Amino acid sequence: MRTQVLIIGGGPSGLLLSQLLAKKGIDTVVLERKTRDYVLGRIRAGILETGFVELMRQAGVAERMDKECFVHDGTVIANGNTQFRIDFTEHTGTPVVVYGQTELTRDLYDAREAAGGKIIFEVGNVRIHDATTAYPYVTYEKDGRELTIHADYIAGCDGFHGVSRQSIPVDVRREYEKIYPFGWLGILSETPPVHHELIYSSSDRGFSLCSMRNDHLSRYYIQCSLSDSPNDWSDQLFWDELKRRIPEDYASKLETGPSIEKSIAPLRSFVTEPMRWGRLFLCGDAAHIVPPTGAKGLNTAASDIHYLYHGLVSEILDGDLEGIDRYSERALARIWKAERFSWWMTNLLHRFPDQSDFDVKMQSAELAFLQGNVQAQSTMAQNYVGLPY
Ligand code: FAS
Ligand code: PHB
Repeated sequence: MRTQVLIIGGGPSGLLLSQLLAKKGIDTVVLERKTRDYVLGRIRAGILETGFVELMRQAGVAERMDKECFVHDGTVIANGNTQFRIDFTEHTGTPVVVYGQTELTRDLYDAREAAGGKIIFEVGNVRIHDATTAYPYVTYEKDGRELTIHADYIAGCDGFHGVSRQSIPVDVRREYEKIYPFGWLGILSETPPVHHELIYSSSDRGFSLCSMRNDHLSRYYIQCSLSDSPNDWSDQLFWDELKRRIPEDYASKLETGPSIEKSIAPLRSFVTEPMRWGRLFLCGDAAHIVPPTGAKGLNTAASDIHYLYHGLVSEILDGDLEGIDRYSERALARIWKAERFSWWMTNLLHRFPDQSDFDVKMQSAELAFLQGNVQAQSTMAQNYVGLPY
């Protein structure tokens, strides 16, 4: 088989790139390790920057999102019982959109399948060959057979544990990593959100986040130990702990119910450079990871796709190499700013095992400064709604 752009990974990055390129008449094939249902069963991001929303519109898959999403003009930040609001729209003129990653991935799958897009599920042993030549190709296993796909370009959209990043020689790659000494225990519950906007809360017992997916589906997180497992946390234990970590006026009206999903995500900051090796381009989690505190994971995947999509279209349709030649430089410039913001939010709102009383005072002082300083709030708002592409 041959295609113009071979995409490894059928998550949001790979599907969005495939859909955008298809709209320009560029042929793609997506190789996905799991089944569609498995991919859709992963509960992940919830907040979209307007840049992502625009890309979904460009891709022609924004209809349901525009109907069902929530538009949030701000968020609540709490420290114990003290709380204040950051008004994104007042400071930046733009809101953020609440629309679950599961739903946008479903919309992308539906669009690709309606357009007859080629997505091959349950592939195994994907290997990339001759990426630094003009004739790269990929081999993979499917139903016990080894198959080959020749491509002009390969997009590695296969996430942190994928094969693409590992296919770049270790002496070519430079990796940067910070692993945080805690995780996030998240639950999904068919209950109304406790507040109409998100609540990011710091407390002596640790971080918590009150989020949502719609009027009757809430998403809550509490910082937990890396040695915890979801089975250590009954629903009652979770609800009781969440109530201890949010301001009393929310704790008193929190509607609890059975969890329909419960999982623990480790937190790490990670970047690999460069994001291009010959005709292989890394996108999204294949190249970088952020702690979810700043809601940047999925949104940095979107800006990668923006840069790569325009670069590939310019080269394939007009022979202009500038976009793909500068892809890694442009993508990394924005990624590192998102890494910094996610690291800053994580350090500001979480309790660290080795933290001193002085360190806790520094966090409280920074939160008090953020509460009282309009420039500090504007800076946070600009980063949260998404820096320009
Ligand atoms: P993905 O990991 O989503 O998709 C990669 C795809 O490639 C997967 O479907 C995988 O099956 C496939 N794949 C892997 N190896 C392959 C191979 N060898 N061959 C073929 N296919 C292969 N971000 C937020 O903004 N907020 C959050 O709250 C949040 N929570 C998260 C919780 C968890 C547990 C994780 C892991 C991430 C979370 N993220 C969150 C970040 C997440 O949303 C990612 O940024 C987003 O999924 C990135 O999308 P992709 O780059 O497409 O990678
Ligand atoms: C979510 O709703 O899953 C969510 C929202 C904001 C974050 C992280 C996760 O920062």
